Amino acid sequence: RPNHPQYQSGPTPGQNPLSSRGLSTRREQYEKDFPVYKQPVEVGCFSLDSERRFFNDNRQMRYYVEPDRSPNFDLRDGYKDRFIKRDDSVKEKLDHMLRWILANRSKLSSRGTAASSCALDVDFVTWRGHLTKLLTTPYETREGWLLAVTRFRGTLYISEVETEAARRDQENRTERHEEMMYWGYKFEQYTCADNVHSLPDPGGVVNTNEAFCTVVQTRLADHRLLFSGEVDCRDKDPNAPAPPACYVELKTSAEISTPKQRSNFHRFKLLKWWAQSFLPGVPRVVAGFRDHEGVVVTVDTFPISKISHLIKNEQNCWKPTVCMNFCCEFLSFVKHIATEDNPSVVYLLSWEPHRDVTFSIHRDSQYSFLPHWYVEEMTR
Ligand code: 0WD
Ligand code: CA
Repeated sequence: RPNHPQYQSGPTPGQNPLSSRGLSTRREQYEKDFPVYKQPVEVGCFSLDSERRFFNDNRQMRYYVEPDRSPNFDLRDGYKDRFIKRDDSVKEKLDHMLRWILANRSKLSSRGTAASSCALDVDFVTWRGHLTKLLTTPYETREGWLLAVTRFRGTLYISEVETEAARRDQENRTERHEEMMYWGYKFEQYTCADNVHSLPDPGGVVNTNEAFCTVVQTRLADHRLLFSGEVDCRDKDPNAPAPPACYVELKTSAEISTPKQRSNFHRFKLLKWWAQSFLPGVPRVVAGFRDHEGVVVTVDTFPISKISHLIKNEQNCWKPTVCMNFCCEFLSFVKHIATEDNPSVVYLLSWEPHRDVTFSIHRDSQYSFLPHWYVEEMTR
């Protein structure tokens, strides 16, 4: 598509011509009509237990218990003595999703696979979190990203690679920042019960190995997507709508006391919250606003469908259509460049703020991410 407005053609001097075609991330280019985004459908779910073991079921599902509007939850409680932290040096890549795919292949493959070049009937497989990063890219000014893409049996798999900057930030986290990362999980413990009829147990252990993930299928323009995202809890009312409409996303955020803080909250936080929940069709975010000592002073519910109205008074604010159109063009770009169907080939897409998206190609490299057990089972 040589005349496509978002593709800049022509080699840049001194660069590998293969990586010289970039994708623009400029907002103005994406201010078009909202693209078709089909209502996401949950096709399955899985759980990771306290030892990070995979189960093809919803055993880690939790139930939302509405707190008081000003509950005074102490988010620091238990940080020192009742906290088991997931080992984040273990890079899981797409592994849990791939295990889910193998266990549920019949739900995804078209009948008569012999005639079908696309064994899975989807164009893209990835984590929801990776798509969130794409949605927010036109507005991101601080953190770049690296996304590895492999085409295998017609499907494009997208898995994030940690950037040098992210690795440095992780190593240089302060003790205060480490503790603040715990606060979000502690808030979940105050507001989630293990069963429909039980209550939250703030005296228990917070273990961040545990997760419940939904797997959803949807379509963005002509891109068929299959992705998974971690879900905090669901509405415990038995008459609540079916997933994903019964799911609740929990967040904590610094309390807002000045107009500047409110404006920043609208411009930056709500963008991330909207993008993350809009993608899988999670309809509401429940936010605990906390003070500097980690005490939740107020709790508020944000329906995702109302967030775009909330921000309309902000000047120069983000627009959902820009996010979705950029993501759509990115996926078209990936389809266009990642042409070799080979599980050991990685197209590495990289982006830094204020730059275009560029790519490079790697064969049998450190970036290969589809495990042998997956490739072998899928090739049978
Ligand atoms: O880079 C990633 N996002 C990776 C995620 C790489 C490899 C694995 N994972 C998977 C894990 O299996 C985890 O269960 O992340 C799952 C969550 O994926 P997601 O929903 O696509 O990620 P995202 O939307 O970024 O985060 C959702 C929640 C976070 O909640 P908040 O409210 O803070 O956004 O998942 C947690 C976190 O609680 N989370 C993670 N958990 C485990 N590993 C990770 C991670 N790398 N990132 C966020
Ligand atoms: Ca959350």
